Amino acid sequence: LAAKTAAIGPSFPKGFLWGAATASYQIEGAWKEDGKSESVWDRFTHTQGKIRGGDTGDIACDSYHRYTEDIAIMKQLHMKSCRFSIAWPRILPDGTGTVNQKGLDFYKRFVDTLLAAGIRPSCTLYHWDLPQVLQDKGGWPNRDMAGWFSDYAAIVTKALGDRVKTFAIFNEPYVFCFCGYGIGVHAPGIADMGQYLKAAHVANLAQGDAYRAMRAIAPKAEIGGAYNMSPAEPATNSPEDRAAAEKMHAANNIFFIAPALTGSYPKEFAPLDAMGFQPGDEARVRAALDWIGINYYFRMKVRADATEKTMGYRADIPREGPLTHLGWEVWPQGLYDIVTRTARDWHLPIEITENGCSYADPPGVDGTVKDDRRTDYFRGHLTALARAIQDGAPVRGYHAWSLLDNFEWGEGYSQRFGLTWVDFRSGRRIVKDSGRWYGRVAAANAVIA
Ligand code: GBH
Repeated sequence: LAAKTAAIGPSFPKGFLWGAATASYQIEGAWKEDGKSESVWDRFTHTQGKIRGGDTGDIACDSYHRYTEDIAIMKQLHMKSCRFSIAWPRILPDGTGTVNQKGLDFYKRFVDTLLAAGIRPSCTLYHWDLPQVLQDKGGWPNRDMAGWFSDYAAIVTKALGDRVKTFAIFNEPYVFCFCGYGIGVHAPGIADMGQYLKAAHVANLAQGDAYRAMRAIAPKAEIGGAYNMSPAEPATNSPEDRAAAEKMHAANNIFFIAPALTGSYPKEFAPLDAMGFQPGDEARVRAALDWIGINYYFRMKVRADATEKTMGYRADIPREGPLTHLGWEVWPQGLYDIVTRTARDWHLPIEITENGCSYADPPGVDGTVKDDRRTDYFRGHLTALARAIQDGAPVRGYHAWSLLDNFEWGEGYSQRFGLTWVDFRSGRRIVKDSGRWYGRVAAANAVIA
C-alpha cells in the first residue's frame, strides 16, 4: 500500500482543489418533475432522432434523486470541489418571470449537502439545457436572450450566493453555439453558419450582461467561465497553415474570453457584420472574469482550406497518440500547452474545469471495474499539469470529467467518461479502479504510481 501511494511526481500547491465535474442534463433525469419545463435537450432527444441508440436524458443517472449518494462518493474520494450545473427550466419554467421555488430548493439541498461534506460547490449557470419556450422565441441568435439570461443569472445568484462563491457563467459557449446552431449535431439541431455567428455574439452579450447582474448582487463571488480549448498546431510549417492555426485559436479557444476581457473580438476572426454587431456592443460584451476554466480533451492540427466558406480552415484531431473509445487522441502535452498559453495571455487564475476520457470497460465478475487506460490517461495529464504549474501557470484546481458515466449528448450512453460506473437500468454506482486511484491522488496532493 505504501508503494502504491508513493508520490512519483511533484506535489500540487497547498489547498489545490481536486474535484470532478457533472452537468444537469447529463446526470439528473427527473425531466418533468417538481415543475420543471421542457429544455431544448428534452425536445431534441425526444423528437429529432439524432442521438445514438435513441437515448434520452429522461432518467440518466437519476441524480435528482440520488445526489446524496453521488456526494458521498466524492467525499470518499477526498474531493474538495464539485463542479455542477443548474437546469434553467427547473428555476424558470417559462424561461422568464415566475420562479419555481421547488427548483431552487433542489439546488439549495444539493449545495448544503456538498458543504456539509467539506466540498466547495462550483456552480455553472448554463450547461446547454435552454428552456424550450425560449428556443421557440428564436433561442441564442435572438438578442433578447441576453436579457433573459442575465435575469436568470441574477435569480440564481440571489438564491444561492450565500452558499456558493464560485460561478461559471457558461459551459463551452463555442460548443453550444456551433454544434447547436452551426452544424446541428446538438440541440436545437439547426445547421446554419449564419445562425451560429449570431448566436455567438449574443452569447458574448449575455455573458457581459449576466456578469454585471451577478456582480451587483454578489460583490465577492468569483465569476468565471468554462471554455473548451484545443491547442491549435499548424498542420505544416507554411505561413498559410500557421495563420490558420492562429485563426482557429481565435475562433474557438478565446472567442468568448477576448471580448469579455478586452471589449473586442480577436483580430484573426471578427466577422462583425455577420454576427450582428451593433454600436455599443463593445461595452456590453465586457466581463471582468475572476478566473478562467479550461475544458481540455484534445489538440488539433489546422490547415488553411478555402473550401471551408465561413472559417477558411480545417481542424482535425491527429492520431499519433493512443485513441480513446471516442477516437480522441490521448495527448497530455496539449494540456501543458494550452494552460501555459492561457496563463501567459490572460494573467488570471486558472482551473481545469474538465478533462477526461471515454473507455467502456465494464464491471468484471468480482464487481470491480479495471479501467487502467483511464488511470493512465489521468496520470499523464496530471503530470503535464504539474509541469505547467512548476513553470508558473496559476492553476488552482482540477476537475475530472466526469464523476459518473452519464448521457454523452449525441453519443447517448454509449460513451462512458466516469470515475464511477453507472448501471443505467438500476441506477447502481460502482467506483472504478481509476476513481480509487484518483482518490489517492487527491489525498496525497501529488501524482502517484
Ligand atoms: C465537453 O464537451 C462537455 O462540456 C461535456 O458536457 C461533455 O460530456 C464532455 O466534453 C465530453 O464530450 O463537433 O460533431 O464532433 C467537449 C466538446 C463538443 C467535443 C461536441 C465533441 C462532438 C460533436 N465536445 N463534440 S462534433
